Amino acid sequence: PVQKTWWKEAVVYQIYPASFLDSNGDGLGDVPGIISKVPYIKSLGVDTIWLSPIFKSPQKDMGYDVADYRSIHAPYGTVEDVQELIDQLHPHDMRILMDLVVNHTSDQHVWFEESRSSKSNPKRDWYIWRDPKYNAQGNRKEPNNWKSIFGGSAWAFDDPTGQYYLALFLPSQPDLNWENAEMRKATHDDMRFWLDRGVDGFRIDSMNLMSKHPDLPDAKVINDEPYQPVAEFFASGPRMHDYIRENRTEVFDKYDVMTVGELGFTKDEESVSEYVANDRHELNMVFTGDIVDMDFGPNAKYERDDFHPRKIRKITNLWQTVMPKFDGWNTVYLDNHDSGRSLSRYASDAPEHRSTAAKMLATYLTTLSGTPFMLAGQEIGMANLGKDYGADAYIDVEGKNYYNEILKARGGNIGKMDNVLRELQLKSRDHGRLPMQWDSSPNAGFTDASAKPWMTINKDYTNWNVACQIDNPESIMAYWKQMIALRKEYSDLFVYGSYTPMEESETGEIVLGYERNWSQTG
Ligand code: ISL
Repeated sequence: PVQKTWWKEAVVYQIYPASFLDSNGDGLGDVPGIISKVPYIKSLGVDTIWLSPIFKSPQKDMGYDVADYRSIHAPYGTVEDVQELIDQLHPHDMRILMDLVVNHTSDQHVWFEESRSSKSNPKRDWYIWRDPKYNAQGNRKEPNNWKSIFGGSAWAFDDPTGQYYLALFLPSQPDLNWENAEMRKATHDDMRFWLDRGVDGFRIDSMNLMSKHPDLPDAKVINDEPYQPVAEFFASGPRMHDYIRENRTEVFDKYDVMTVGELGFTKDEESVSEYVANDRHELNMVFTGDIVDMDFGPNAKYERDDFHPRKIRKITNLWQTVMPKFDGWNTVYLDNHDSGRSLSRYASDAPEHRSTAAKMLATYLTTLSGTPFMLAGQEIGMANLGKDYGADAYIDVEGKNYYNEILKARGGNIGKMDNVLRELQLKSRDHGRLPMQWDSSPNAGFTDASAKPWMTINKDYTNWNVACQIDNPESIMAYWKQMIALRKEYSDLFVYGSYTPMEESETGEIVLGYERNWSQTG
């Protein structure tokens, strides 16, 4: 029989700290804002929160560029505030996951400042440095042709020592060198720092990028651009499982923690099983990227590719039936801070369908096997910014880089950017980061009426907000509460029961149907 544990029964609520609630009128959400909403979160029935990064950071990638893992970005609060949050959650039987971003740091982390200071610095090897190459004309070139996940080269040149460092995201997010044991030990100490304060686990960012192909070989050239996408050489490299097992024996096994690895780029059954098969003692669960990539284009996120429900059927049936084969566990999710809202992408936010569609997605998330993760705002059917917003509403670096790259290629002709804008309107990371819509007062109750919110507030907030749903038994929120309560009451069925996919109907219609069963054995 499947082993029962709290993290299998948990329902997780992701909070994007900048966008949840601003308690001091600076236009940015903060930890005291989250503390004040603990009773609200509890009232939904969720029992675990995941906070996107709140650590000290220059915020070039909204905190996914950490400058010090042991202090808090000052506008969010202090370590004491986080301690208070933990101490408020635990007596309510609630838990907290932090975002562990250790594939890379900020270039303002002291480790990197030391590493870049000289070739002989003891921390030089904590990051991935390589000599330049030279072409036939004697011009300096990057060590290989890898393209960064955020566009451009994955290498940044550092003048003082004349070498390049690897940065798979922004040049200001240098990749750590996990081959270095001292570096690994330092990250273990940082993990313990938070676990000793009562944190209940981690969502591990870009987890499978920590081990790269040791030779960093050139990518296969598939187009005429200078840099080529190359996930096969930087995802799930040969030492990945050693590093995870070491994290476990050195740190996680000494606490009662929940671990969720972000597993981008690795999608096949066998490789995924290696992370979560119970007898391998690695991670509790992962986020496979396929569920958020369903409307990505063949070569890039913002290429056109109409979503078809057949995809969600296939992916759902795959993981729901495969996990039990190796006694593995999985997450169930549709939304996070890295894309558009599932309601707008995979269902419909048109006024006449919005409420029904949001309830349909809630049904999906609460009735499958695995640990459900919902993004704050999902409980009220928050949607993407509408088509009437222009390019200036989008501020996230990933979308902006993409927009500017195409604009340049099209000779700066804004009139030719309509299709790119349409892609941003569906998939930009900004939509997942929209400020929470609490009520219909100016600024949606997210921040003071007179403050300037850090990013656009969706103007649909006057009709779609917490205040107008909280007492309405027909609301999306009421539905979420009922479904979470049902899942908790019948956890033997919903959490631990078996899953049987329904056959595709004979009419050729695409129906995602499934049966959950549970028989009492003992
Ligand atoms: O955002 C993506 C697609 O739009 C992903 O490719 C994403 O960059 C990837 O899944 C890794 O994401 C994580 O690490 C990034 C950070 O920007 C993301 O917010 C985070 O979820 C770098 O730390």
